[in-house]
Amino acid sequence: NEQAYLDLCQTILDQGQVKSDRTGTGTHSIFGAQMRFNLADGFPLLTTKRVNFRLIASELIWFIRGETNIQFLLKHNNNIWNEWAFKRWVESTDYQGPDMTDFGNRSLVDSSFREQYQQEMASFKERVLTDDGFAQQYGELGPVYGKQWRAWQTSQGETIDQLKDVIDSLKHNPDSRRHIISAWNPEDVPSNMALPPCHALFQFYVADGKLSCQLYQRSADVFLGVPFNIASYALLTHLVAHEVGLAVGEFIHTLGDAHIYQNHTEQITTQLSRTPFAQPQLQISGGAKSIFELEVSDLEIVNYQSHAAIKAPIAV
Ligand code: THF
Repeated sequence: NEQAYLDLCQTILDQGQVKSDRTGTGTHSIFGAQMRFNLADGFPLLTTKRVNFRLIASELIWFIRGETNIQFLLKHNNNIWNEWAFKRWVESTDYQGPDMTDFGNRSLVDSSFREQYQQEMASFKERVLTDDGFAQQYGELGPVYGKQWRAWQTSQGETIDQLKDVIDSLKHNPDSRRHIISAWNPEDVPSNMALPPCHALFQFYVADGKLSCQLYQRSADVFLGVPFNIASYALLTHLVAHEVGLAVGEFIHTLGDAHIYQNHTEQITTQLSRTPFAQPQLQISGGAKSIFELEVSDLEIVNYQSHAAIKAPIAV
């Protein structure tokens, strides 16, 4: 299972084309790849580096609740979406502090800028947490995943709850080939969103009493993002299976532009030198709660043995 991920990393290092990108970081990249994870074998949280399951669980609950504001994440001590909200804030006319243009790259090469940036980010987070008016305006990422999953806006002025509809169709018409949720909304992509969705579309499939899920991910940050994305959709598959009364089947992860940033290659090489441990298990508590009422504290990973975490800078 984890070997599929390690093989993908090796293939990208060996065969990837050097390609520049939006963030100016530079990548090794291949186009088109697929990994399969049999969820009956265990939960696919990587073991060749420590991955923080709490961050994955709180991000997924955030999506499921239809939330698009980082205030929820910050309350759960989850910082993985901060940069995208911060970017909107420092590019706004309300922002009066020091120039933060290109903060992601500059904070890597200029240590005095880095201090300024960290200070600005800390006070931004504080404001989002403590000032609801500010949070409403600048903690908001726009119509990202949560919005598209739960309240896709139609031309008739109504909304479509894709997640609820798919859960209903899984219950009543399991053999359907239309169990699809799309986060890719062409009308919203160009301007409204902080970041167009990377995991663009997914489909569920039922056979032999088991629920499988396949995701199409248009752009995949293989070192930092993909370990999160695998665990996130594996978790979603478990939660939906739990909701509709099915066992779990496979998670199939299909990738478009699968890339390793140049400044992640050393970290990947370290990771590839490690031997995986056995996979952990997921435990869902919370009894009869529906998927829409589940809380982060209801989700737990047990028997998780892993190698140490490996730090790397995120491309913004
Ligand atoms: N942008 C980029 N460049 N890569 C991504 O993977 C990505 N995401 C989301 C949105 N934009 C993206 C955000 N997801 C981390 C992990 C996932 C993220 C963002 C950041 C990260 O930094 N993980 C660290 C630990 C973080 C921590 O402990 O706070 C790690 O080591 O795993 C793809 O969906």
